[in-house]
Amino acid sequence: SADVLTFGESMVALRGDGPLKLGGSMAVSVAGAESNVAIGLSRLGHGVRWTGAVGDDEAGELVLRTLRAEGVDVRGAGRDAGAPTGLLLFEPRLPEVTRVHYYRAGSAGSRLGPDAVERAFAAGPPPRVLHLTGITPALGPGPRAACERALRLAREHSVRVCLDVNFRSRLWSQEEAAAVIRDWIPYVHVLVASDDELPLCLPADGTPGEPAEQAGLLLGLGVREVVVKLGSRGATAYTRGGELHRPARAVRAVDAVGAGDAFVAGYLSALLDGADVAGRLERAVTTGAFAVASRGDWEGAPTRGELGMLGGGDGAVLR
Ligand code: KDG
Repeated sequence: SADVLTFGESMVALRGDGPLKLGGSMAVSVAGAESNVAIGLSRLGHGVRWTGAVGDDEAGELVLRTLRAEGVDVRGAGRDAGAPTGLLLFEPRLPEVTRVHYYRAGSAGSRLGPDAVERAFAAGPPPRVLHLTGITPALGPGPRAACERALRLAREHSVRVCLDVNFRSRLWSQEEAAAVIRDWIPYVHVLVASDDELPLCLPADGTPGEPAEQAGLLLGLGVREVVVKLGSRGATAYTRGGELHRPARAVRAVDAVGAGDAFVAGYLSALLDGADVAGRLERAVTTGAFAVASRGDWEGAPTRGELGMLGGGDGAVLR
């Protein structure tokens, strides 16, 4: 059985190296927040199942083949003959600013429904963790219903739920996101959010301004661990036991896309290993740093043996 079950939309990703309107060549890969997490976990040796949907096309073949090659179980993934696999373009516009262009309206991923989730839960013993992101409900009513069915099934089967808020302003408004995410909070054990996403998780009125207070409210609503990502400043975890901060690991930043997903993979990996909150944060900032230091969404994700490689010094050659 899988340690972790996740789903969402994974797409073909094209990455250029300058302004998109000037043309030139682009590298072809795969992106999707949940499948990035799945790959990160698989590289660290955990069993992961991804049950999203792709089109019945070559782009979908690329997505599934990539996940399979990374050891992710995609046997429950759907092929939708009536809609194409989504597409995403990454346009590095400045060294520190990447623009994202989505071509995913009407895609196979946006037609995902609760039946896929039901099949996944019926297929075998329940996973230890269900991982969702706030991107999926932004894709349409079907994906939103799929997430909500998954939350209920997780509760029924005592499966821990991890939610990464991952607000995407190109897909929906803050108000729309908040209306959904707030309702999900009672189902969530591990909530991952950047500090500016915390208000989307809280009741509309009376939300205090400080992350520590906001996290406190969320703990009061039943969340066990509120993990706040602070980018280059690291991350802070809030639990009933108190708050713990871990600075980011120093690396040469190459591409921040995928860093949040890598962070989640590290956090969940340590959680599955039985590590305490300090150990979870430590692995999370480490896997996050690998993602920042490598081009691509998930390509640089470390294996377990590579976790100790960071901080090897400038120009270290491992022979
Ligand atoms: O976290 C990286 C993701 O943003 C990227 O893979 C694409 O899933 C994606 C999205 O919807 O933005």
